[in-house]
Order: sequence, then C-alpha cells, then structure tokens
Amino acid sequence: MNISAQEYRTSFLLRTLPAECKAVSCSMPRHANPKHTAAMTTLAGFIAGMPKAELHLHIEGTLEPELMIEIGRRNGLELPWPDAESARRAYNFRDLQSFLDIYYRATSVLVHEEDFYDLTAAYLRKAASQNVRHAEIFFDPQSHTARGIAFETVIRGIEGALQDARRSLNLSTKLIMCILRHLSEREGLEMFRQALPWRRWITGIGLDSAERDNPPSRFRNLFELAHREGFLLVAHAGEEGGAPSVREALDTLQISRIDHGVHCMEDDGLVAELVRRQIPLTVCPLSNVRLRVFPSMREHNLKRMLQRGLCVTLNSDDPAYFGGYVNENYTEAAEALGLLPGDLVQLARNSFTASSLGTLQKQLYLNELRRYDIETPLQPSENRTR
Ligand code: ES4
Ligand code: ZN
Repeated sequence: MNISAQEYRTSFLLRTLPAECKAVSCSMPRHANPKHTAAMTTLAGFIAGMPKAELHLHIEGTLEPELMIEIGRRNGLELPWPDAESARRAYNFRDLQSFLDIYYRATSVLVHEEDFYDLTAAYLRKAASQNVRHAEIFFDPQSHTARGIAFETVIRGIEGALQDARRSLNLSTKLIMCILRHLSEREGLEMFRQALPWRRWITGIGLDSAERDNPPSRFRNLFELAHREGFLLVAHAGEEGGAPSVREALDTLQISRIDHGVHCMEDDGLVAELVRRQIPLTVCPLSNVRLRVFPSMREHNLKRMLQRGLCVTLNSDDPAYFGGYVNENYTEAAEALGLLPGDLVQLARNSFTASSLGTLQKQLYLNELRRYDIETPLQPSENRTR
C-alpha cells in the first residue's frame, strides 16, 4: 500500500500507524529503507504535510462568505451582499483601506458568543487539516465593542473554540489582542484595561489596521504599559508603510516580532539589524499581492529576504479574503519564486522558533519537522537541494 505524505501525517497525529510504517522509529531514513513504501510526493504535497506554525492570522479575516451570510441571516442583519458569490466578487481590493472597509463591514455579522465560537472553530478545523501544529491568533476587539458587543462575548466565544480544539485537533494556540491604530491611543488604553481581567487567555498585544498616517509612536504609552504587564508585543509595520515605519515600531514599541515588514528591505542598515537580532517577520504573500503591496507574486521580495538571512515566516493574514490559507501561501510563493524544499523547511522552522512557545514545546515541534523532512520522499524533479 502506498500512502501520501498527508495520510502519513494524519495517521501519525492519530497515533495509528499504517501497517508498512511499524518501523517508523527505525533510525534509517524512510527513503533509504525499501520496507518504507510512502509514495513520492510533489512539492504541493510536501507543503501540505509539513508541520508548521501560523503566526499572523486575523480571526475575523477567516470569515468565509458562506459563514458570513449564514450568521448574518440567523442574526436578522442586512448585508450589502445578497449571497456568498456576490460578496466574493466584491473582494477586489485597490489597497489596504479598500480591504479594511469591507472587512469591518463583514465582521459586523458577529454578535453572539456562538458566532465567535463558530468562526474560530471553522478556522481551527481548516488549520489542522493543513498541518498547522501551532497558531497565534489575532483578534480585533475594538471592531466589536464599537458596535456594542461586550468584550466578554467576543473572548468567551473565541477561547471556547480554542480550548475545544486543543483537545480534539491536537493543535496548540495563543491569542494576541490587536489594537486598532486608526483609533486613538486613549481608546486603545481603554480596551487594554477592559481586557486585563481576561489576561489568562491573552498572550500578546498587537497593532493593526490602517498604517498610513497612524505611526507606531502614537501607541508608545500603551505598549510601554503592556510591556510592564508582561505581554508579548508585536506590530504591523512595513506593509503599506515604508522602512521608516518598521524602524519606528522597533525603536518605540519594544516589539519582539514584526507583522509584514516587507518594506524593511529598502534600508540596508535596518535589514542588518533585523538579521543580527533575528527579529522575526511574519510575511503574508497572498495578502501582499491582493492588497497590491507587490504587483504580482513573482515580484514579491520573500526570496530576497530569505537570502539576506532574515527570520521570515509565511502566514495567511485574512485567508477568507485573499485567496488561500497557509498552505496556499507556501505553494503559490514557492511556484512563483522558485523556492526549494530547503527554503520551505527553513520557513517552517522559523515559524516555530519565532513563536511565543516555551523552549521545550518548540523543540518538540522542531523535532517533528526534522523527522518529516527526513522521512518524506519528494519526486526526483522536486528533490534537488535538500
Ligand atoms: C489587516 Cl492585511 C491587514 N493589515 C492591517 N490590519 C489588518 N487587519 C486585518 N487585516
Ligand atoms: Zn495582518
């Protein structure tokens, strides 16, 4: 019986190995042992089966049009789109702001705790099916509290699904609360204070929404406070803003990760510092193409970022809007930029090392990845540089 890499991983997760794989603990690499008969896999199959972490994912950005229509209907709400197809047709963005306008509009169907639960559960099922082993998930509470939804409703719905998934899907998760930068720091501070009673469920504080005209330094006090309170700090920078925006976020917000950051490449000194300090960048290629940060995937600077030694990770941002989840981001970037298997494994390795997990948990995931890399035979044409 030949099995695909995907089936092999699934069976590994379920701890029921197929008959041919009894010798899985054998120290010989699978491809060197004729008794191990896994099918040769394509690059897309290799990506699909590869253990990985997702570190840049807005939970509201996983609201697929079908679920949006369904939740809107059950809440008796009017939407600008009569059905999922017409919503999808409207997802044609000029820039970040034209996306955000639609994103906040669609998000307004989320009202009850069960809406947030259903949204999060649907994403987690998808993530597990793509062999995401760990997810650090953003949420935008101000986009809900501004509509009169209680913070408690939002976080109980999301956290309920996370807790269920940790048990049923064998996937670890963390929650990062993002502050909307188009609102004032005072409003952000108010949100932060409201969130403090729920801090047992919140690992980090992030900064998102419209980057232009909303520089990181506006949120210096909030991030200072969050730092003193011991939160992981991250910020979107260098998406529609240039290298100076990345520099400012790094210098004023005490962040340990930069979301997007692709425009850092315009400043050699900045790149040198990011490389030296191995500050992770959570890059989202499909998002960048759909929001016209780059004219096409072939012009994306991801490969050059890797070649410079930056700690780059690949992520899906708002997958319901940008045409794919994390595996599609890996696959489309790999095809357009000629990424090699070694690059893909490096990106997955970075995703675990850049996570906020403890050393031991990181090591377990890295071992899983190393074993996958050794044991998954690629078709000869794909196998050039491992
Ligand atoms: C976002 Cl792509 C992107 N950029 C900034 N803020 C966001 N919130 C949700 N998606
Ligand atoms: Zn984002």
